[in-house]
Amino acid sequence: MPMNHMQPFSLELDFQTGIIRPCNNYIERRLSDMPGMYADHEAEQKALQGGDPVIYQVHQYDVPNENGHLLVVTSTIHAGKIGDEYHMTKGHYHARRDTAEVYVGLQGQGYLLLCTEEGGFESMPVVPGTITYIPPYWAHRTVNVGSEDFIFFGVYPADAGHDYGTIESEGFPMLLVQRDGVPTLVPNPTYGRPA
Ligand code: S6P
Ligand code: ZN
Repeated sequence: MPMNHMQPFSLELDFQTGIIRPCNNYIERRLSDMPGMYADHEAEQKALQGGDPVIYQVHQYDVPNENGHLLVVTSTIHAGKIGDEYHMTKGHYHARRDTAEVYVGLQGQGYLLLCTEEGGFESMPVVPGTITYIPPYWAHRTVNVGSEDFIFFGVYPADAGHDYGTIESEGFPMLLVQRDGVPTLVPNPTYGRPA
C-alpha cells in the first residue's frame, strides 16, 4: 500500500443529537450569522435583541479536500420560526457546481428546498428514513417545520466547496412559512434582488 493512502476509520453518530465523535469541524450558526435571510426583518431584529438564537449546528469530519474523498456531516436545525418563516439553513450551491450530495433524514420533520440558477425549484419532505439525492447544479437549503430538532446526515465530495454568496444575494424562489398552522410554500417577493 502506498504510504500516502489514508487509513480507514469509523465515527460514532448520535441519532438523537446529530453529534458525531470524533468531530474535527463544528459549526454553529446563530441568527446573526445569516443577516437579512428571513423575510420578516422586524421579527429578525426582535429575535436578535431577544438573545440571537442558535438556528442550527453542523458536525463534519474533515478529510483532505481532494477529488476522490467524501465528507460526512450532520446538521441539527432547532425548532422555531422567525416571524412565520421556519428555521432554516443559509443554503448554498457547491462551489464546484458539478458535485452532488445525499441527505438522509434521522430525526424530526423537515423539508429540502432546491433551486437552480436557471430558476428551477423543487421541494421535498425529509423525515427519518428519507434519502434525498441533490444532483449537481442544484442549490440546497433545509428547513425545520416540526416542533423538535430536525436532524439529517449528508455525504458529498470533499472538493465540492461552498458558494454562499449567490443565495445571500438572490435568495430562494420560494419561502416555507406557517399558514393556518401548516407548512406552506409562498413565492419569495425579493427573489433575485439583493436583500
Ligand atoms: C454541505 C451540506 C450540509 C450543509 C449544512 C448547513 O454541503 O449541504 O452539511 O452545509 O446543512 O447548511 P449551510 O447552507 O449553512 O451550509
Ligand atoms: Zn451541500
